[in-house]
Amino acid sequence: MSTLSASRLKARAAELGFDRAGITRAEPSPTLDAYLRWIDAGMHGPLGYMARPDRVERRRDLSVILPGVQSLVVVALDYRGAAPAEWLTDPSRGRFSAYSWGSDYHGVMLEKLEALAAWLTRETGGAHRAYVDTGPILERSHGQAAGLGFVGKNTLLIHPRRGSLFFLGEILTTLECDAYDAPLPQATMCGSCTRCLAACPTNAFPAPHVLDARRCISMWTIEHKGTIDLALRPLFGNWVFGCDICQDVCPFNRFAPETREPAFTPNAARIAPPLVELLALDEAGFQARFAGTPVARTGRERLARNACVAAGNWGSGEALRPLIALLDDASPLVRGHAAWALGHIGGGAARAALDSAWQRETDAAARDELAAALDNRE
Ligand code: B12
Repeated sequence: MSTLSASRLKARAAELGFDRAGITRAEPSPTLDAYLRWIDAGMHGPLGYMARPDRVERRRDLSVILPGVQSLVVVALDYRGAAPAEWLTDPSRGRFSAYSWGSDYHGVMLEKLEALAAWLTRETGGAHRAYVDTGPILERSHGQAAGLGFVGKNTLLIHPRRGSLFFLGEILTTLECDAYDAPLPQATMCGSCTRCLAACPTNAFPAPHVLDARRCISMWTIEHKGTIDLALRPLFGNWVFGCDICQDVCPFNRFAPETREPAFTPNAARIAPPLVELLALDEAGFQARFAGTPVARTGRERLARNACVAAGNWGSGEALRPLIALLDDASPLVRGHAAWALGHIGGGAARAALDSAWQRETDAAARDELAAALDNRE
């Protein structure tokens, strides 16, 4: 059986544009127990797929995914882009998390990983399988085992000199490797720092290294399909897609390098556009702005829902006109969240629009939102 050359593989990974690569034995994830406890506690919330028995089984045993698997190549690609700081703190703008400012990383990473796997086949043979994000693998845990960083208290994989603003991808291979990487020493970890835990506006960290997805802004704004929890909405600030707070406050990210990947160059229209623009986006406008980005999967309906929450938090009369228009949106989800925002902004025009919407609204959930918004004003 041929052996994978670690140095040649890492050189090829660098040529393909990956910023770092590490190789570890394809053993069960070292933090599998923590994952099982997380599922048992229900902290995956609406991410039902995370708890599916077949998914749990694959995380336990990588050979279920690739029979004969021996090694795991883990790669990292930095995504940090530059953005005008004043946009990010402006409540009249809807903030997108930094990972979404460029093209969708799934496609960018997978293309490079497939190229790396094809090179490996030509060079050494073996069978391989490439994954980015969506595979049944605990990527951060294996990334740590492959020497790419340590799991921080915010649960992100952090490189001690490059921070956490990088994506992960993997190749599972049946090849043995001539030089496996070692995990980083414990000394590089968070120490007594708890900034990420304290800064989370929704208190999503019940303990260091544990994120309760049921409270995470990222989960609600990107993954959740329905109504956003009423108690959490005021805590979202101006985030409309994902959240970076637990990374922004992390001291290790002071040294995060800017991305060298051209596909991740930020598009100014997708960093923190004015909320009034986001509220007014129809499907065609949404596609024109977000096709080919991670936002496309979340879709126009959920982005409009999120923009309503941010507009309610902004609380400005400037948002009234687009919000009132959204009381007639085709989606009851959007109509309901527009009602919530108008209830928060208040005033005569908002009240009149809510009253008139109450006369024609037929959807039960949207009517509940309207009733609550009208009560809010009394
Ligand atoms: C589901 C998911 C989410 C969920 C849940 C997140 C979570 N923390 O579990 C939601 C939607 C909330 C989410 C949000 C984000 N995500 Co996400 N997500 C995933 C996904 C698909 C699975 C993660 C998972 O298995 N979670 C279950 C938990 C239990 O496992 P874990 O995250 O590995 O956590 C480990 C630690 O907690 C550790 N642990 C537990 N106790 C202890 C104790 C000690 C002492 C130690 C050392 C470790 C430790 O063990 C756990 C099990 O391995 C991965 C891709 C993948 N296949 O791995 C991407 C991934 C983790 N996400 C990623 C990103 C970029 C994000 C966001 C930054 C996006 C954004 N800006 O909004 C946020 C970050 C939020 C956060 N603080 O985690 C990247 C992270 C890259 C990195 N450098 O770490 C990944 C790896 C995708 C990728 N391919 O790049 N995500």
